[in-house]
Amino acid sequence: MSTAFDLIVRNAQAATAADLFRCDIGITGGRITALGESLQAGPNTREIDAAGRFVTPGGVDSHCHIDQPMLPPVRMADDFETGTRSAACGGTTTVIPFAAQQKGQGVQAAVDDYHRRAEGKASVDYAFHLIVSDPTPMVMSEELPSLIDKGYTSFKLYMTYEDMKLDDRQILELLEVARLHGAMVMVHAENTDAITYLTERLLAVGKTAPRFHGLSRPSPVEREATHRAITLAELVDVPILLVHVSGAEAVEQIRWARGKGLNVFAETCPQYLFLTQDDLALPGFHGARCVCSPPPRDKANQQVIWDGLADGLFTVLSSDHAPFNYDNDAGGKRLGGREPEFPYIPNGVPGIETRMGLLFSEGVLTGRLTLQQFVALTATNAARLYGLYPRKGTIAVGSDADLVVWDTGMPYTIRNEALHHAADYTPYEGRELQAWPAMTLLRGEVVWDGKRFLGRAGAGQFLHCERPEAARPRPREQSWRRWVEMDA
Ligand code: DUC
Ligand code: ZN
Ligand code: ZN
Repeated sequence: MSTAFDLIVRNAQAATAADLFRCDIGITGGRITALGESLQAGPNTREIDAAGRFVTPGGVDSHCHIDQPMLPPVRMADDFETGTRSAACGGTTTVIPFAAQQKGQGVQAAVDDYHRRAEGKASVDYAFHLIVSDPTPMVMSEELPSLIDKGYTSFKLYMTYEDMKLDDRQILELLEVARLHGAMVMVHAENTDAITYLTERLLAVGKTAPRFHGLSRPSPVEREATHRAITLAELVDVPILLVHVSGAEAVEQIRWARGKGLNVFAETCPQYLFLTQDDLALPGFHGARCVCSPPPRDKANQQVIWDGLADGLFTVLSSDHAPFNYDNDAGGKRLGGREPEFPYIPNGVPGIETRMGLLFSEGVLTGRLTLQQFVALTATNAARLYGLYPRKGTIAVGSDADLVVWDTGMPYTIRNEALHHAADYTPYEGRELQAWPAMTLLRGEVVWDGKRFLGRAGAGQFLHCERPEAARPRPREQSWRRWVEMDA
């Protein structure tokens, strides 16, 4: 065996999405170059002893918002420096945030802007999804095809939010572009008119507190939009991924679609496993901390989400990290003490650092999920869905040496003061876990040693995504398309 290893991680209980095996992991030039027993060290080889510890692939957080421009005065707490530092300390080595097109802006301009935000600041590797909010002819026929060619192979569309939403006709056109050029489409499924209708009625009778956020976006709002998105994708014949699925009614639609043989993927997030509408109803304005969309539901819905993780309904668990300060920030949840009516509370919760630990502790160590499922949900499947596999998301010869060594079986209490994001709270304050990353390695370099962040702003590399295999339409007979495409 080669003696040229830079690093050997010894005696790992290594987990992939398929297997769990004991091995040494040999690393050269930032990549895994050998998996084996008793790998031989050279004179300059460093060693890490992982005896008795699980080692998993570095997390791939494929849904997070970092330094995303908001409508003033709202402002995200994290920039790429703090957001990716927090990711690294929580075991995530690849992030895929969004380059969000503002209305009137080109998508390429949004991408250029995001590169400026990330360069010199990101300490883990990153790719970008595109958010398409203004699908002009130029965007659809020139910018998107060219960006897909350049490695931006996924986009998110919104069915709600005034500044982002697309109507059904625009969604159909965008799905067609994705089908033609091989991109994966992520859908935020909530019915915007229903939300406006309910919001106006609640505000008219003075129901303005954070808890009414949940009542303005009840499950049917998500269920209807989920069904509509599935139907539009069926008509165009293209796979879609429903993001941040919150509960039973949306799950039911996805199961129905799968039963029909439709190619529908689904993502959920820790907030739908660990938060409920009761958190929105905390005394005073504190419920604002947990305001996100779709809103957290109830215990019964949490159980349905756990079931969907266990039985394969969900392909990914991402954080939907959308960090806003709570106190003393004119751009945060309280808008600098103004405590706005619920529709004006910035939407989102911080969670990039807690995602992996929460799922390992409450999923794997409770027996709800296997370790292999954990790996699939937190790393492998996202890498596959977005064209980064096998460079990212697995432990294999040739893959980047992105690894997490786990502490398990000793209590770890989540405290915001110990986290590394810039937000001034975590919705999981005080929660006791039984698992936490003891060490994170990015391309063979230790970036978190269990106590300190050891990474470097600017060390994160931009990743060009391949066209995902998962975005390819299945061969299906489509009568309308046959008539459109035939010559006579
Ligand atoms: N909802 C989103 O769609 N994105 C950011 C956060 C949120 O709550
Ligand atoms: Zn969303
Ligand atoms: Zn989001």
